[in-house]
Amino acid sequence: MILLRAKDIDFEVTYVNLQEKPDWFLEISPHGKVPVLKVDDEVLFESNAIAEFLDEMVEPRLHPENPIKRARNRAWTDYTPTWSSAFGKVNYAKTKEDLDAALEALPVVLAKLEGALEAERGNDGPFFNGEKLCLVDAAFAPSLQRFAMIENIVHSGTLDSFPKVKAWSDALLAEDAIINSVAEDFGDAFNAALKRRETYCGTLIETAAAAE
Ligand SMILES: N[C@@H](CCC(=O)N[C@@H](CS)C(=O)NCC(=O)O)C(=O)O
Repeated sequence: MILLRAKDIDFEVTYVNLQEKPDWFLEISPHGKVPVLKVDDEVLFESNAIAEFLDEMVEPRLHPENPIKRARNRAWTDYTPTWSSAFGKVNYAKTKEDLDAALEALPVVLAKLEGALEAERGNDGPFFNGEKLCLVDAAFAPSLQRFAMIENIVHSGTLDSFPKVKAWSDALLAEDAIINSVAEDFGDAFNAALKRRETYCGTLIETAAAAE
């Protein structure tokens, strides 16, 4: 959705209830996961593959022209499963102990990105490749967007030790294409999912809101 927004592509979105996946969705999504992109009669799946397809089809190109740079960008988008899994463990920890352990593990993945931002950029950002939003930004933003919501609840300050990631996250979260990549009720839906999944963060939502 971020790339569709960033490239100003016309599209229709259908949200899928992942608790009760409809048959039509299971028929087109090989792993039963979102997102899938339907282009005429063709169906594409996997966010990074979809992003590369959109980038090849619709100007302006957001992936670097330089093949070395492009391969290195792609290598970083390949890191997103590890990254998302580390953040997912925070979101969906069931107990305080699990949450603390997940927060303590986050610096491992954050340090990798801090290093990548330091080594890859050679500029002041604000995005991964500089001034223009790119596919690496689009790949990493969703976890940072959700972590910002978790931080409203737990105030761990984890990003403070990673100033480059923190500045990157701030820039991503202020970007229209990223803000508008989620449904209008995203905040409420995310909190409802924390509660429905009986997470530890879910039990803290009301207390955190009252303290604001
Ligand atoms: N590698 C996939 C991961 C997609 C993914 O994990 N999607 C989650 C939602 S964010 C999902 O559909 N989960 C439903 C399920 O696993 O049943 C991608 O990047 O597209």
